[in-house]
Amino acid sequence: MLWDIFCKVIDNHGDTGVCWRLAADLGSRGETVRLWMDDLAALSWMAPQGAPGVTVGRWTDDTPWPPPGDVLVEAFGCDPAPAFVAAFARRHRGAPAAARWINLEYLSAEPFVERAHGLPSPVAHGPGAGMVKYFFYPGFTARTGGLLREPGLTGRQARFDRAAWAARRGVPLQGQLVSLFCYEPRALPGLLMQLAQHSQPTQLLVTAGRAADATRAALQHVPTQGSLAVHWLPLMNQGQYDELLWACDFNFVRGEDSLVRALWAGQPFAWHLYPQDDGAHEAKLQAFLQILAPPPDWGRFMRTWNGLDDGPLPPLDVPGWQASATALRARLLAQDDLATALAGFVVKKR
Ligand code: TRH
Repeated sequence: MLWDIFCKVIDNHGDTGVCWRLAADLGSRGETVRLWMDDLAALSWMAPQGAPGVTVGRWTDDTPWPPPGDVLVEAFGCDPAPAFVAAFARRHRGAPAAARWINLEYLSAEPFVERAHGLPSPVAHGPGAGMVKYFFYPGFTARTGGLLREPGLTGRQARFDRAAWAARRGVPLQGQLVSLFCYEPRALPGLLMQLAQHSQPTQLLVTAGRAADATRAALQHVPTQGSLAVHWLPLMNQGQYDELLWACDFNFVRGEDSLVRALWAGQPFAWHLYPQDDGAHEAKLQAFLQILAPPPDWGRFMRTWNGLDDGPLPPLDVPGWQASATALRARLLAQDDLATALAGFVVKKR
């Protein structure tokens, strides 16, 4: 099938990250994908190599749209270009309910996801009036759209050579390796202090951008780095970012896509949710913790990392938290991945 995926970049890298992974995943399965984006900047470092079956187009007010394909995916309710939607509606005038227009939603473990996944949403206004969009929710259970997991991921991970990776990156394999990708967590100085005073060395691998800026600022409050060695990473492409997560004993991740990658990496992690003014991130974290079922100190660690508990950060306990991470990975691997579920959903709707 020919897929048109529309992506508007709102903030951070998640919009680009999720849409690119979906496009590349579908392309690797023999689908043809056109990814339409209003901002291509992040793709230049995230996926400079492109992907088979995928072309990327710039979405502007003047884009000369080609005839629409078979499936229209709007990521995160981004409202695809009206002229494109009008052409899509014309194409499906005879049978609007059979048109495959998907609204790919944000990832959440909250219970409403199972209820809303797959529901039709009749379009009342605009160039698509009379058509039906379908909600497609990623998620953590079999009654959701699942998680992005491209074919061959577990094989690549099994063949990964950690020692060669560390040598290439100039990271000594001494003590624990910890990757850091976050916004500006209040608990960051406390974390750095804890690692500096730890009996074992920590190699902290700090990703470029907001995490590096926050770490530089937080280091001002850490009198001596002691056991903590900080390594500053360049912006990496998505494949390299995955390797970072595989190499580390513990991963700090944020947003949406990197959380999923940490789950597949299988090591314990801390998820920094995008903080929302209405506090919605708290319910989102609680729902996720129900799925993960971590030991209590790991749950407290994540709540504190997100500014939801006031106490000091509990000590990082990689061995003590490993079993829950391994169990969740195994459970999720047994479910259909998102691209499989989406392709199946779309075919059913024909
Ligand atoms: O960048 P994010 O914080 O994006 C978030 C989420 O999308 C969230 O849902 C949204 O509400 C919020 O923004 C506004 O985190 P996320 O989703 O993990 O996306 C980061 C992407 O960047 C991911 O695909 C991994 C990729 N990446 C690299 O490819 N190389 C790198 O060096 C780094 C640090 C990240």
